[in-house]
Parts: sequence; C-alpha cells; structure tokens
Amino acid sequence: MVQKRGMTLPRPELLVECRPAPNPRRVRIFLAEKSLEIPTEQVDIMTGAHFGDHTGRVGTFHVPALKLLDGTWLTESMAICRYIEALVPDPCLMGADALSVARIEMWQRRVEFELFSPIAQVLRHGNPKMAVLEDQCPEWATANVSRVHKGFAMLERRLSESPHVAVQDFSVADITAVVALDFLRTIRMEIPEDATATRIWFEKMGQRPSVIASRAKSSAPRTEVAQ
Ligand SMILES: N[C@@H](CCC(=O)N[C@@H](CS)C(=O)NCC(=O)O)C(=O)O
Repeated sequence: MVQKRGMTLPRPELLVECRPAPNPRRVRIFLAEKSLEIPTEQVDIMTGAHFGDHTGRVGTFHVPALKLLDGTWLTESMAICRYIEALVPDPCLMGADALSVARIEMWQRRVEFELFSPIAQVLRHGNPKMAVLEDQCPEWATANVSRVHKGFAMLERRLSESPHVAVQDFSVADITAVVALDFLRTIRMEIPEDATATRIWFEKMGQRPSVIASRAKSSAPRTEVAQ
C-alpha cells in the first residue's frame, strides 16, 4: 500500500498487455520513465485470446489492464498512467499545475485523436490479418490515410514552435506521439521528408531509454500488432 495525503492506495500488482500493441507500449514507457517495474502477463490479441478469460476477469477485452493489490482492475492507458502518476509523482509526466495539466491533457488527446487513432484505423481496416479484431471497412482505411497526413501536419506545426509536444519538458503527450509514429511501420508509412521538426524530435525521443526498452522484440511479425 502507498500512503497518499492520508489515504492508502493499493499498489499495482500486474500489468496485462500484448507486447507488440501500441496502447500497452504507452504504459510501458510511462512506467519506465518512473523507474517502476511491475510483473507483466502477455495476452495474444491476434489469436483473439483476449475475448475469453481476460474479458471475464477485467470486464473489457482491451489491453493494457492493470491489477492492483486490492483486486481492482484499471483499464484505459491514460487512466492507468494517471494512477501511476499519483503514486509516483517524479518525474512529473502529466503536469504539476492546473495549466500544464490542461495543456498536457489537450495535446495528448489531440495526438490520440488526430494521429494515433487514424494510424490504427488504417491498419485495422486495411490489413486482412486484422479481421480477427475488426469488422473491416476498407473504405475507412483509405479515408484515414488522409487523416494521418493531417495529423502529421498538426504535429509538425506544434513541434516547430515547442521542444516537446505539450510543454517545455517531456510528458505523456510525447509518449503518445512517439508510439503513434513508431507504429507507422505497420501501415508502411513514414514521417514526411519535409516534417523537419518532427523528424528531429522523433530522433531524440528514440534515444530515450524508456522508448528503447519498450520496443516490441524485433522478431515480432510486422502485422502482429493491433490497436
Ligand atoms: N482506449 C484504450 C484502447 C485500448 C486498445 O484499443 N487496446 C488494443 C491494443 S493496442 C486492444 O486491446 N485491442 C484488442 C481489440 O481491438 O480487440 C486505451 O487507451 O488503453
């Protein structure tokens, strides 16, 4: 148990994840930034394994899911990160004052909606191997390619004026953006050549130990990833 402002908060006990998938990767990076190690359990979503026992115990089929010592299950990557941030405030990744909290939340959501999600939709609706997870609509995959390009432009504008996505320092918004851009390989797209600020930032992010350690093993087949 962790004592916080007079309350006792249950410690994280287990992270259920799927290593090649991008949402669990966001949580892995977050934990590594906090120097926290939590035992993990893998669920292979590409076989549909998550629709069985995992759903039964967690209450949703999604990964990641964090189990706390009191038996509570937390899902939603950002909810998990929010809990970890409260347990381990340093380094601060979700904002230390009202304005930085709001800015980080705003940029995290913008990157999630305008880039991360469109990339995932291209993969989920465009790659036949993803039919295990999705009632596919190929037109939706195509429509999302142009949304990905708009997302690139949004991020480039932002990184041309700011050293990090949300605030001056590294935050959870950078985590969402770096995971999204790394995930481009699954749809065989790349950061545009002329997105100079994004490329410089991405190169720098790629050197962070948390980002390196969170990579799926290189032996993982390119398409065995899901959002
Ligand atoms: N909003 C959730 C999304 C979680 C999510 O979509 N996870 C993917 C893996 S990256 C998943 O569980 N996919 C299984 C499926 O779609 O059946 C979060 O932020 O954690």
